[in-house]
Amino acid sequence: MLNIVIFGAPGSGKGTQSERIVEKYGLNHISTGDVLRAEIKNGTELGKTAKGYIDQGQLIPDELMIDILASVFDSFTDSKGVIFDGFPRTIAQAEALKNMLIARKQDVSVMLDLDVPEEELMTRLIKRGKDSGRADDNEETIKKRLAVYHSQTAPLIDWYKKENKYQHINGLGSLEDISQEIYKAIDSL
Ligand code: B4P
Repeated sequence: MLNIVIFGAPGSGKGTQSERIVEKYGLNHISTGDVLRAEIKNGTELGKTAKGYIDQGQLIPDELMIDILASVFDSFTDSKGVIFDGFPRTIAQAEALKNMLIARKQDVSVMLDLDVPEEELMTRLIKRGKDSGRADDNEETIKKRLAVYHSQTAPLIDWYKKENKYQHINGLGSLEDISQEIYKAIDSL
C-alpha cells in the first residue's frame, strides 16, 4: 500500500502536487492545512483554537494535530493508500505517524521533499495572498512560517533519511516537470 508523505516549506507546492498525485494514483488525501481551514470556516471550537496559531504563523500543538490526523485517517474505510500533505511537521508528529501506521501493519512508503529556494517561496505565497486572500499569506506571517519551518520542520529531512524513506524533488519549474519527477520516484518504489 502506498503511503506518501509530501514535504516542503510553506509554498513549496505540497497541496498543488498532492492533487495531481491523488488523480494519478487514486489515493486518499489528508491535507492538515485544509482540515484546519475548514474548521475555521465552520467556526468550530477547534477552528477558533487553530486560527490563533495560524494567524501567528505558528504550528498547532502536536497533541491536537496528532488526534486530528488519526481521526481523519480512521475515516478512510477503503484499502487505498494515503497522501499525507502538511503532516508531519515535527519529529513528534513523524513518530506518531510511524506508530499509527505500524499499529495498522503499514509504513510510510516514501517522503518526497519539494526543494524550493526561499525567494521563490516568498514570491509564490505573496501572490497567493493577493489572489486568494488567505490570511496567513502576508509578508510578516510568511517570514514567521519560514522560521518555524527551519527550526521545527526541516529536522525531519535527516529523520526520514535515517528511516531510508527520503527522496529529494526539485520543486522549482513547471508543475508538469515537477510531477514527472514525483511519478518517477513513486513508480520506482
Ligand atoms: P498548509 O495549508 O499546509 O500551507 P502551506 O505550507 O503554505 O502549503 P500549501 O500546500 O498550502 O501550498 P503550496 O505549497 O501547494 O498549512 C497552513 C498552516 O496550518 C501552517 O502554517 C500551520 O499553522 C497549520 N498546520 C498545517 N499542518 C500542520 C501540522 N501538521 N502541524 C501543525 N500545524 C499545522 O502552494 C503555494 C503556492 O505556490 C500556490 O499558490 C501554488 O499555486 C503555487 N505553486 C505551487 N507550485 C508551483 C510551481 N511549480 N511554480 C509556481 N507556483 C507554484
